[in-house]
Amino acid sequence: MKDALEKIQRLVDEKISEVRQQKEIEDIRIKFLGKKGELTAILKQMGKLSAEERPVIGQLANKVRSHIEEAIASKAEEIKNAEKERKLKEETIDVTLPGKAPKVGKAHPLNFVLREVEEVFLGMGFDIVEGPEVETDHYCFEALNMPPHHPARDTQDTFYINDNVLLRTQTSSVQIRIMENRKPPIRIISPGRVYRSDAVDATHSPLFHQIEGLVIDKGVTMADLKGTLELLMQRLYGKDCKIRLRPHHFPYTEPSAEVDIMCFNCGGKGCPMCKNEGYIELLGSGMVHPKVLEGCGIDPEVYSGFAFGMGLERITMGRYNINDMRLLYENDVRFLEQF
Ligand code: 2U9
Repeated sequence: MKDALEKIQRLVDEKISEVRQQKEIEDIRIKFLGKKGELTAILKQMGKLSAEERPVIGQLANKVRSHIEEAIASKAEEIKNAEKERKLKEETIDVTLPGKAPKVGKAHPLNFVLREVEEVFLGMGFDIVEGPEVETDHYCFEALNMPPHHPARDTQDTFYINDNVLLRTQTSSVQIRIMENRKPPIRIISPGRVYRSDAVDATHSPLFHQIEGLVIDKGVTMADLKGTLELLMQRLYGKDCKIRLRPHHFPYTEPSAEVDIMCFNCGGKGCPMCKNEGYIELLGSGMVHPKVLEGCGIDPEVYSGFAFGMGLERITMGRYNINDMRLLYENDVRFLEQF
């Protein structure tokens, strides 16, 4: 039995010296120390020994068990350390490398300019209002003094859902809804998407954005209109920006005017950008037509008001010197990153 115990110890030493992985150690533990292990099998035979042999063999068996346990523990520690060492070598991190900065998004140029315009009007006490893009003939045309067959409808040809329901051609429809429901004084701007049956090119799109404004109170004059728009343009294009009003005709305003701003490229001297005019047409405006006021239940003898409308794309293109409207819709990051 003594020989068997010594043989086991030698065998274990030999096997442990060959071990390379943690799992192999466990196999050795089960093979020798487990319930059905080789050392356990020998210990089970202790009963057969004489009274003199038993303490001697018992002591030796305990020594061999401790030896095996220690060998296993020290090998396990050795493998653990080697593994740690390997990982440290393999997974070294160069803390001096530059970090990967997360990409931060920003507002689309159209939204950026819209927010700027909104800020200017909020500062002047205007409310920002929104309304439906799918409108009825009444809100889009009829209430704006454009009855059926009015020629102005041709220039605002749009997409019809049916004879009475259509995609709005201007956000004036929102202003009519407000006039029908609120009493003056009214000071609002209505930004939003509008639609026209136009072919796509550098300056046209079947979907574009407008910002319209409306002020109705007692004693509102064209001077208020000019002052308001001048302030807006100076905020957008710099404090030296001058505006010019030219007589025009819109069915919903009387008198009406187109508003030009001094060319931001040449400062009024004349250049290819303004076609030597010195001024660039930017928006339409006028005093709200008495018929429009009356139709919304506002007495034109008591109240007057001004209105204006501008294309957000146009303002944005002027602001950033963009020469093709399509660039604003393609969402090419290389273009958008520039703003
Ligand atoms: C009400 C009454 C009148 C809004 C106005 C314009 C002139 C105008 C165009 C500019 C370029 C549209 O985007 S565009 O194509 N707009 O010229 N809009 S006056 O007049 C109103 C609005 C609401 C109740």
